[in-house]
Amino acid sequence: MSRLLSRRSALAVGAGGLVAACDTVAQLPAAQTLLGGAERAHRTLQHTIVARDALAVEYRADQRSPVFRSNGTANPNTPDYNAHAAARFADWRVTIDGLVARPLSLRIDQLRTMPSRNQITRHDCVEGWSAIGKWTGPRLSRLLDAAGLRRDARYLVFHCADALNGRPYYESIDLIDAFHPQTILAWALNDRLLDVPHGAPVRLRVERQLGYKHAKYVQRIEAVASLDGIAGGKGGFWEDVAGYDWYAGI
Ligand SMILES: Nc1nc2c(c(=O)[nH]1)N[C@H]1C(S)=C(S)[C@@H](COP(=O)(O)O)O[C@H]1N2
Ligand SMILES: [Mo]
Repeated sequence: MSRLLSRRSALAVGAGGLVAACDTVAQLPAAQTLLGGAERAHRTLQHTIVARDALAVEYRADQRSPVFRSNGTANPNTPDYNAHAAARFADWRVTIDGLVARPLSLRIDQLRTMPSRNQITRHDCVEGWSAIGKWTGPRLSRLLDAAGLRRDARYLVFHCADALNGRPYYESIDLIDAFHPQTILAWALNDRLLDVPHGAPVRLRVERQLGYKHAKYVQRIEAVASLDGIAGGKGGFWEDVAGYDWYAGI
C-alpha cells in the first residue's frame, strides 16, 4: 500500500511542479492549449492509478456458486507433481527469487500458517463463464516484503508445475497488482484445502484481472526487470500462444 501511495503522491508533486513552472507563459494561447493538455493527461493518469488501486467486489457467503468449474489444466500429471500430490504436498515449496534481496523458499505449511486473507470474489474466464468462490491465503505483499524486492524489479513471473502442449504455463503481473490488497497466494477454496483441479497446493488470486492471469500450481515467483527473456516474451502462456492481452484488467 505504502508503495502505491508514495508513487501516487510523487506523480502529483511532479505534475504540480510542471503546472507552476508554466504559469509565466500561460497567457499565450498555444501555451494554454499545451497546459490544458498536460493537465488533462495528468488527470487521466491519476484516475487510472486510483482505479487500479480500487478493490474488486466481494460477495456474501450465500452468493457463492454451487459449482466452481475448473479450466485449463485440471491435473499437471507429471511424475514430480504426482509424487507431491501423493505426499499431500508436504514438501511443496514456493520459491521467491530473481531481483530480491533475500530469496525465499517457503513450505506449504508455512504459507498456510501465515496470517491469511479471506475473500469471496467472482472469477471471470474469457471463455465465457464466471464463478463466485471464497479464497484464503496470505497477501502476496507480505511475502514480497520478506524477500525485499530490489529497486530494478518491475514484474513478477509465476512459474507453474503444468504444461499445455509441452509449454510450461506461466503468468506475470506488475507491482501495482502484486501489492494490491486482494492479491493473495490462495491455498483454500470455499474453506477446503485447494484441490488439484483448482491449482493445489497454491495458486495466485489477482482479483482485478481475468481468469488466465490466476496462475495455478505455483512453484516459483521470479522478480524481473523485463519480460523479454521469459518464454515467448509476452508475459504469459496465453499471451504467447494466442495473443491474449498481458494486461487483462476487469
Ligand atoms: N497453471 C495454470 N494456471 C491456470 C490455467 C492453467 O491451465 N494452468 N488456466 C487459467 C484459466 S484460463 C482460468 S479461467 C483459471 C481457471 O481456474 P480454475 O481451474 O480454478 O477454475 O486458471 C488459470 N490459471
Ligand atoms: Mo480462463
